[in-house]
Amino acid sequence: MTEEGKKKLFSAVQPSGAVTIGNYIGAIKNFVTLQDEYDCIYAVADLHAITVRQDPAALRRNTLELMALFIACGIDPNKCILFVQSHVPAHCELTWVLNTIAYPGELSRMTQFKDKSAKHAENVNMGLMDYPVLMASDILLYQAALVPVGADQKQHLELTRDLAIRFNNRYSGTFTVPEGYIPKGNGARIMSLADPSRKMSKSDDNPNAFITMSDDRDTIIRKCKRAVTDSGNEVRFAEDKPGVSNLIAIYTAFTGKTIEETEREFAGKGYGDFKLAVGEAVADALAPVQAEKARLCKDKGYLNQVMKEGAEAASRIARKTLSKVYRKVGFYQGE
Ligand code: ATP
Ligand code: LTN
Repeated sequence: MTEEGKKKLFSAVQPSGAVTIGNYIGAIKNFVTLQDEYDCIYAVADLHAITVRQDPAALRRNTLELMALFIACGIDPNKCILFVQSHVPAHCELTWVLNTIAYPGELSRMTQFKDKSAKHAENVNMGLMDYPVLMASDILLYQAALVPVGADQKQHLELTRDLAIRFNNRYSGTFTVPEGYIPKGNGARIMSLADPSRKMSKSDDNPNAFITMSDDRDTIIRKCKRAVTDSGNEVRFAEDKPGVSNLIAIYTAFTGKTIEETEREFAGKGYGDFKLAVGEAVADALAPVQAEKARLCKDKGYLNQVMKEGAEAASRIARKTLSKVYRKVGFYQGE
């Protein structure tokens, strides 16, 4: 906790390509709503991004764009710390120490490691396996009590908690054991528009499977119209209607309406009307965000300044934890 008594919150997004509305609904939207209640620290996780192959020029561009997107979505750099992960060396330094208490067995069992190893069979590298230890370092360095993420990151958070408890038991109390903050209902896992049994992912080969935060109005509406729906024609949120339920989750996230209100609004109307309304609602909500992001991207000086101040502020907190860790494990620090 800080002087004002607020708890710390940490989260991050990888600059590994276009950010989807799944990332927004599952994570970034909550980054914004939680910023008054907590001391928030948000990172662009470029160290994580290189665990799968990235084009260096694209990675640089995506890093700047993600920083701009965070701010355009409403994250206020005057309230939160916003920084780029690779600008704070403590993340790598703590990862090394935590590696010595993490087991290969538990890391190779992670679902994301298995999925990504299968998907990138030509590049199964140690970084991919160590991904959750780096993520644990991100969180534990800031003594974060809360970590807003989508449901797919739950297993990594569990591992973070295990590592924190393991370290605290071995070397005495050092780390805050964090809790996850995962959206309730279907917002925690927005599904692919092409196959509602799979999560919406920016790395999907089929661009119709996802909507990005920079898609234009026509593209958004076209993708919604093409979205796979279920048999029948009733707009109802139900387990046996995964396609329609996913669209309802998207619609409610962008309009602020409840599921019941949405079902009532579209009672007696077919899927066609509903899909068009979803597309329009998403496009309407994204238009101002896109305009603000474009404006910010032209102001590189400002973004560089935010990153620089963010990295300095983050480093101050991170170094405090790291030096405590170094002392606990027995690294000589000049006595
Ligand atoms: P990829 O899909 O390429 O594996 P990713 O989008 O899962 O990448 P990140 O960009 O790091 O990876 O994710 C940022 C945040 O978005 C995380 O909190 C993650 O849980 C959340 N998220 C990702 N996909 C979804 C989704 N389909 N629904 C809800 N939240 C999601
Ligand atoms: N692995 C996360 C991104 C991430 C993260 C973090 C999230 C990196 N470090 C720390 C929360 C806390 C993902 O969503 N793919």
